[in-house]
Amino acid sequence: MTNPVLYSFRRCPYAIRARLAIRYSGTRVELREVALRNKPPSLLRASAKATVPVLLQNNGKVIDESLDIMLWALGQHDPADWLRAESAGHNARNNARNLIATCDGPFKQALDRYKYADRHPQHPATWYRAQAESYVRRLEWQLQQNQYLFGSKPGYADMAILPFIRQFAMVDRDWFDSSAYTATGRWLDQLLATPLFAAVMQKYSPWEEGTIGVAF
Ligand SMILES: N[C@@H](CCC(=O)N[C@@H](CS)C(=O)NCC(=O)O)C(=O)O
Repeated sequence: MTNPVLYSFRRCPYAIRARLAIRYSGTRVELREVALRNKPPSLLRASAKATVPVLLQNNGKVIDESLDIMLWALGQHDPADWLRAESAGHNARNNARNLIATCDGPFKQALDRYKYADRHPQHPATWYRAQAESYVRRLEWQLQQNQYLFGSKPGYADMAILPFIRQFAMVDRDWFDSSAYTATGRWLDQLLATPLFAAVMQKYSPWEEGTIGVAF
C-alpha cells in the first residue's frame, strides 16, 4: 500500500505545523518538497489554491489547509493528547481556536510586513513589529501562567503557532532576546530544541514529477 502524499516546503510555517503533527502522530507519508516558484503540475491539479501544504489521502481525498492536515494526523494517532484543549469543553476549544485564528490572520499579516518592511515603505519595520506585538503579548500572558499555551504540556495550539513565533523571533533575534517576552522566549527555545522539531526541519531537494518522494 502506498502512503498518503504530502506536498511541503521546508521553511513554510504552515507546512512546518503540518509536518509536526504528522511526525508526532507517527503517520507515514511520502513527502514531496516543492519549489514554490516551480510548483509541480500534480500539486496544481490536486488543489486549485496552489499553496502548501497539501495532503493527498489514499482514498483520493485532498486536504489543502494546514490546520485540517494537523487534525487529520492527530485523528490517526495522538499519543500525548495534543487535542486535550479541544476536548476540554467549549471554552477551552474556543480559546485555542481563537488564538490560532488570530495567529493566521492579523499576526501573520503584521509579521510579513515586519519581515519584508522594505516592500511596505509606508511605515518602518518597528511599526509593523509593534502591530505583531499585540499578539505576542497575549501569548506572553498565557505563558506566564502555564509552561505551554493551555497547560503544562504542549498541544495543538502550541504546535500550530510555534512556526510563526519562530519567524517573528528570527527577524531580529537580539531585539527579541532583550525584549520583555521572556516566557515566550523560553517556550520557543524549549520547543525548537526538541528532536521532533529537528526532525521536521530536515532538508530535502525538490521533488520531480514522476518520481517517488521521500519517506517521512
Ligand atoms: N491557509 C493555508 C495557507 C498556506 C500558505 O499560504 N502557504 C504558502 C507558503 S508558506 C504558499 O504556499 N504560498 C503560495 C506561494 O507562495 O506561491 C494553510 O493553512 O495551509
